[in-house]
Amino acid sequence: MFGKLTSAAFKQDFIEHMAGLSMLLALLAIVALITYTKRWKWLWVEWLTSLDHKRIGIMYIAFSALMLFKGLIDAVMMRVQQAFAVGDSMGYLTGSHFQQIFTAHGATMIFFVGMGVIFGLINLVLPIQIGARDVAFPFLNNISFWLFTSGGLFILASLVIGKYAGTGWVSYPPLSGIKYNPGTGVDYWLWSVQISGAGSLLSGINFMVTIFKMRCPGMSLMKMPIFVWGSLATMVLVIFAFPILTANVAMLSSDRLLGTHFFTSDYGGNPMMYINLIWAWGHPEVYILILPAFGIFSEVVPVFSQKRLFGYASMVWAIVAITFLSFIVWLHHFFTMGAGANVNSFFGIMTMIIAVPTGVKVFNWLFTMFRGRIVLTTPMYWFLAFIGTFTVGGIAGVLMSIPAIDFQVHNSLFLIAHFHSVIIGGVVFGFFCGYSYWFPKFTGFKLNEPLGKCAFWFWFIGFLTAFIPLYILGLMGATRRLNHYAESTGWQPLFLVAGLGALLILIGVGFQVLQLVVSIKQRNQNRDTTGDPWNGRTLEWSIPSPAPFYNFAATPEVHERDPFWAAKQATIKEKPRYEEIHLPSNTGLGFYFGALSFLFGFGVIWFMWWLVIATAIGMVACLIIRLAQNTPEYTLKASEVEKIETEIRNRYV
Ligand code: HEM
Ligand SMILES: [Cu+2]
Repeated sequence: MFGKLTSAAFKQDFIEHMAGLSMLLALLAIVALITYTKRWKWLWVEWLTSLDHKRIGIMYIAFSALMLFKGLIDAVMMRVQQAFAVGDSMGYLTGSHFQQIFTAHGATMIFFVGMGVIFGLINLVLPIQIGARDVAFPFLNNISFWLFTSGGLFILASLVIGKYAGTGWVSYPPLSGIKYNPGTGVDYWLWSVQISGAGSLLSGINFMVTIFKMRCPGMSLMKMPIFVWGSLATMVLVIFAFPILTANVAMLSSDRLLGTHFFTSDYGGNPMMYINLIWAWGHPEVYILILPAFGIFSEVVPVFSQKRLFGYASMVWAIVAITFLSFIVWLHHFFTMGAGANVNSFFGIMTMIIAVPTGVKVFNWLFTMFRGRIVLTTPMYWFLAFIGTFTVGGIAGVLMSIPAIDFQVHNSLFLIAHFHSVIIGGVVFGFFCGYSYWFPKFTGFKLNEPLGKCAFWFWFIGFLTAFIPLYILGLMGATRRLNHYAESTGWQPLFLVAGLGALLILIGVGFQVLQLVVSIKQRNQNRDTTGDPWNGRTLEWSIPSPAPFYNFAATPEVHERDPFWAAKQATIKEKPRYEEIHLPSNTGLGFYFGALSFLFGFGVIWFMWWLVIATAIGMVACLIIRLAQNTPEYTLKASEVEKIETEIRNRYV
């Protein structure tokens, strides 16, 4: 009945127990809170079953915030271990637990925080920026979200039942093969990646079609906001890269489950092949994360410099160039594995070339600010911090793209410092920039600025304190993923400083939670009554805040690059003509599909074959039911739209 799942799967050591216990307590607290406030029905009707891209976007961000918190706890645990596990002291974590933590940390952050916040913001903003009412396939969007969440749940489940992989977040064989890792840890990793990856691929297709097919009249490709361009490039990368990941992970699963030999060293298999394929996905993946962030900065800088974006066309071409180049550099992740001088030189040079279009973008942002009337709001703070950290991280990357140097610093803490500079400095700061910028559009009120700035300073100084020591440690020879080192290395002081940095970041997150709570409390003071709190340029600011569920009362028509800006300059204002609106009805099928996919993966991991069969049938049934429903939607009459719009307009008069 329970397959391989026995009582032995539950935790043994005290600290592991605490991890599981904290998870269960958090879950209980959430359930109790919802029950106490009698919000179950509201949660189901308004959120979980919604096909509205804005609701889905907010749910992505909420789930990512939860995962961010979990990933940060992992990080702090590692930092505490490394600060004290020196010489005779072995620290407070066992070796096996430490391995699970660094694997879970990386997987959580890349797959469920990075991807989640990016897809969250794209969901929120993109349809409105192109003047659309929703994405091309709203039900598919809902399914993608539930597949994403269900993937994340595997990592959370592993805190309570069984262990997580201890292989590092890219799970190289032979270590991740069945011979060296017979437990279920790697399977948790495999299924969380496989299921959330399927969701990402579906989203990639969905948004690509949305961008190509749903733009409002007049919005040619070269009139799209840069955030839309960044997202389009990301979708292209997703569509090309994720199938590679899916196939790779499927082959590793098959090696583990069915005894095939794709990646074993005997019977003709080759572990190098896995490493090749994982980076053929993994390198584009880092651009999947960063390109929308570039887009966010390209929206924010012009608005707060009160100028148009400098060099629009070069921005677009830089994105296109990066998209292409990101597919021909993956080998820089294994320069040290014996590919030979010619191959290494080729990939080294290609990697360096990426810095060129990236540099173009950085200069364009700076030129946008040049002679602008700069307004220093929180989003601008995040942008300025990004320019500094990202540039340092990029330069470290260019250094490592020289194979001879990479031989020295590969898999050292220098590498860790590099990618955290670009991912925290780029993706995470980019998200926070977009979050504080677009927040009023989706809630109807602004975030508290002083608390936002406090959070910023803790994050920024915390980031520097946590990662500058790692550059130095890396150059001193400290390798990544160490759970213990000798006293004679002299590394401990730097590790202590890095640990302090992690704590500062945690305080920053505390301020962000506080900021959210205080902002909700003070929402009446900070109301956005105009829909355009920042003097914006693009279409999303032309509709009221919070954005009505149908987005636009009348489909907009654009003639310029910054259409809303142009409309504000125009002297003759057109009166909107209201029309009938069709919107998709709610459905619980996406939620059921996601829940079943989680149980399906869980069944395979623990060899509960009855569960696998039952949930597979269930998933097919969900899809058949949906297809039989003939895309249910509801219609809003023009008169109803007019009524809502007048109500919104009169609200603040
Ligand atoms: C100018 C741009 C960049 C250059 C030249 C560059 C170069 C490199 C090189 C050579 C490595 C391999 C180092 C090694 O394993 O020894 C690497 C690793 C990495 N880079 Fe970058 N990079 C750049 C931008 C970025 C960006 C924008 C991101 C993320 C948004 C990123 C994320 C990563 C990650 C996650 C790894 C390694 C992960 C791991 O091994 O676990 N890089 N980079
Ligand atoms: Cu790379």
